[in-house]
Amino acid sequence: MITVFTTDHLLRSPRTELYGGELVRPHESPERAQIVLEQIQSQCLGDVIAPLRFDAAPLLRVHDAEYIDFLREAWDEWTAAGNRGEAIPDCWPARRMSQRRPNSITGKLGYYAMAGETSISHGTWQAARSAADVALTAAARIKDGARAAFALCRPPGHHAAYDLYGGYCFLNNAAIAAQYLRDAGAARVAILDVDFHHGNGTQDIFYDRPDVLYVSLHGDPADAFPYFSGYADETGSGAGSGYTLNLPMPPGTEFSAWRGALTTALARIAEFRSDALVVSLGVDTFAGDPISFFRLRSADFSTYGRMIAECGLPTLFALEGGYAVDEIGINVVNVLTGFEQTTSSAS
Ligand code: Q9C
Ligand code: ZN
Repeated sequence: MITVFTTDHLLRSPRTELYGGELVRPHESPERAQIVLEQIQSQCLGDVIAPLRFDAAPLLRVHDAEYIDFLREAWDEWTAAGNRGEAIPDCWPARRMSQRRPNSITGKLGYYAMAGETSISHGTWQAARSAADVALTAAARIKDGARAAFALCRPPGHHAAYDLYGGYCFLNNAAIAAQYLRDAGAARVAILDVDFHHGNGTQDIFYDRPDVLYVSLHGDPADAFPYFSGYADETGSGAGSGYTLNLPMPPGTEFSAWRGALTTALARIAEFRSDALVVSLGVDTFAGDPISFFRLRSADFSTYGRMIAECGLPTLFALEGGYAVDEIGINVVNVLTGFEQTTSSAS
């Protein structure tokens, strides 16, 4: 399987994450991508290629133009206003408040942030833009007939909505890739989100559409970030009714239960009869993950990689979360090699 990767991800290197009432060293760190890359190379998964450069058009297919402008300018506006730390919001348009966009950069941060942990820093936009290029380049390979491709994206994407950032995400790499595949002629695209957290951003982007199915396995939002999205009764709206499937699970969930949910997810995807599959591949379901509460072991990632392969669909994997840095490479590559070792009867 081909991997798309660029060292541009190093431009996303904030010093701070708001966590437990402190500013800590970010969980979503540059080492994550480097360790995944090393494991791909040591296990000889396949070629590693640099992304092509895409223009803004594919970003604007799933994101708001003013939001993109905000992301591009936010760091310069923040420093020009005389702020000395990294850019963090401190006021949000909460219940019964105005939803108008302010002029103040601090106001704009609150307007566009769905969470407060994610600092904007120098280089954040450039890295996010390149991560979208990574996903688009992988999507172009799928369009050209590849069975699978791995987009080694950093920063991740699935919490980024039409006009919201947060949860370490700025541009929704998986959604951008899925829309690209639609625009390239796929009539239906399924997105399977196996990150520990609910992909509120991906759900938001496709919520009212029947052409992109969103299926997610995640920690119950009653107990887990993003807290305000991912309940089982969120099933889509309007023409998109029935095209979102959320499978929340409680603290302590083991692979025996998780794989049952994956079987349910894959049955819905098979019924949908899509032309391609995009997997939001977060490995923060791992038992040793420092911010999550599922109990998967490293060998389980191989098992579920095989299960995904049995769909027989052209499959794009996009990296999302996973914060047990020592095991992130093994866990990601186990999914990809499990997938590759399986020849589907349908393909
Ligand atoms: N106490 C991704 O995995 N903070 N984002 C959680 C838990 C935010 C995760 C705090 C976690 C964001 C892509
Ligand atoms: Zn996650």
